[in-house]
Amino acid sequence: MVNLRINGIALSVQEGTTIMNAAHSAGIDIPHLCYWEGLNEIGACRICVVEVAGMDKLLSACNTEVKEGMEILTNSPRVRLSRKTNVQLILSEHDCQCATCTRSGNCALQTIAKNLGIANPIYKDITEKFRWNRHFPLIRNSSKCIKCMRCIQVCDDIQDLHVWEMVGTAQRTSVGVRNGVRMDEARCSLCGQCITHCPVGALRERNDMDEVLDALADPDKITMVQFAPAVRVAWGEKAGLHRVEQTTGKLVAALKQIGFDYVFDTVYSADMTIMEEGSELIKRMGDKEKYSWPMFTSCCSGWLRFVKSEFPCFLPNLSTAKSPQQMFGALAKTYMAEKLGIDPARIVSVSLMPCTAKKYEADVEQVNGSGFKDVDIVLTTRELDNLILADGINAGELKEMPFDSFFGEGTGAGVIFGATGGVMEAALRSAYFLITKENPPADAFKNVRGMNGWKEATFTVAGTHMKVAVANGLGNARRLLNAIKAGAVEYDFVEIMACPGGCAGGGGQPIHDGREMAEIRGGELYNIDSTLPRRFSHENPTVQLTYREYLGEPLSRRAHQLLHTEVEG
Ligand code: HC1
Ligand code: SF4
Repeated sequence: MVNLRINGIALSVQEGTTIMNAAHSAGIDIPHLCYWEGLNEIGACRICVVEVAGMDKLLSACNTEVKEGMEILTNSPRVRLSRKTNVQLILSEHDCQCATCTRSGNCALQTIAKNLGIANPIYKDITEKFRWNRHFPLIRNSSKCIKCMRCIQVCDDIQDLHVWEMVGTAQRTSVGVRNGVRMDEARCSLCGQCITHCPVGALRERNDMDEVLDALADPDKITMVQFAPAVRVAWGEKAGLHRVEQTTGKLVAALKQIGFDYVFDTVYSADMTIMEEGSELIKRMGDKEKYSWPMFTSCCSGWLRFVKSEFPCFLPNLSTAKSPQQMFGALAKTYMAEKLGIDPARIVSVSLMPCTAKKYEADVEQVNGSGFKDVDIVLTTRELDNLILADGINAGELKEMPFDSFFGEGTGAGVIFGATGGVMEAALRSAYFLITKENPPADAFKNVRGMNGWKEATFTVAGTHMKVAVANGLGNARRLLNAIKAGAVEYDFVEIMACPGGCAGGGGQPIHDGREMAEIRGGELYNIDSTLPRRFSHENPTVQLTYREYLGEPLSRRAHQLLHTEVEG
């Protein structure tokens, strides 16, 4: 143990503890901008500086370890002046248009500047703007960039895609796209992790709220909204709802207040995906020589962009099943329109997703099959929250409402899609049934749960051994794919999600600066699953009805036409 004093408080901490963490254990939170535990501990922003007795230089608390006998001051006059000057220097290059910034109210720089009482940004002279293709789902405004390098770190270390790098010298040093290529030509997966790790608003998703508002205001349009599994465990965070208060019934009520004509659940089409993908897996297993192995899940659009740019040799291994978002869209403008007696040309299909890559997916031609655009507009959970807040809806006071019939019916298997391992577990639950005509215990495949980046398990179904793997985060996906390529591992079925923790930690989810939320939200999805009366996709009554009335059976000609795709080219 190391003994020291911080602001006069005596404490004893483990060797190797940083000053930042030691102070935290004494109830002192040292302000910081670039620091993110385990990801970015480079001390670039100089906001967390502290004074140590006997030393001339101020030290950054995030990456300096405590030493025996240290006397540390976190709020001495020198520290205060230095911190304030450093924030003012950062502000001098920041556009400071807080009123119109997506991160206003949730911006670390705004909070620190406000807490330091900085009323006017002095030293202000340059505001160089740097934007690109406004249609691209990821937008960067370099005049907000504070050069903290979190975006570089998360893209390099977690996603292993290396899209960003430091460019320029001296005063012109900034973050830019590696090798000077255009962002829409970089190998970006659109996972959105650099957005959720940016402490200010230099990175954000394309804002599509106006398109939704236009559709809601148009009397000729019929608006149909679906929301993803992982949205249900995050939408109420911004409004301060406790986890148990953040129910789907309240979200349905909020969407009805906003004015949507029909509110449905992506969990219904996640169950459809399981029927199609599970049947495809069984079909491929029955004719092993004909196919490339393993079969990969295909529902995560960030993963699809990744495999296309980094490992095109694995494209034939992808399941041809479309994602639940796109399956929903295709059925919305065909079967649902027919069943609800609506002209499909009047439907505006809106999707609420925890994801930035889904905005791109909706535009991909190969996943549009209804004859219309299957999903017209995709909003992130953050944009959804803004819609709710902009309408002054008090989320805490909402009275629960049911989904519109019929397409709000989902099972626990569909709900867990939003957590890493969930698609695999849901598929195995139904594959077991499709092979044996009996349900396994609902938790029989729970070994694939959890936050490990690369998980594997072997199960036996009707005498057949099935080796599966699950990866989350694209750095883990790259390691796994390289191991398969090298012949070091062999699997039958592999689930990959681009974001750490799966969609629960998606790049479109609410931002809590410095905190990873995927594990908490994922745990909540498993809680929901465990309490639902139906936990197998094949038991979803609307899924059964869809096959009876419209598609025939999984992998039928019509199912292929609407719900499958050849690999996007
Ligand atoms: Fe996901 Fe999916 S689980 S990809 O993570 O397959 O975004 O939640 O909606 O489409 O269902 C995201 C989540 C989501 C799809 C489903
Ligand atoms: Fe990297 Fe993901 Fe950001 Fe693209 S969206 S630059 S892949 S972190």
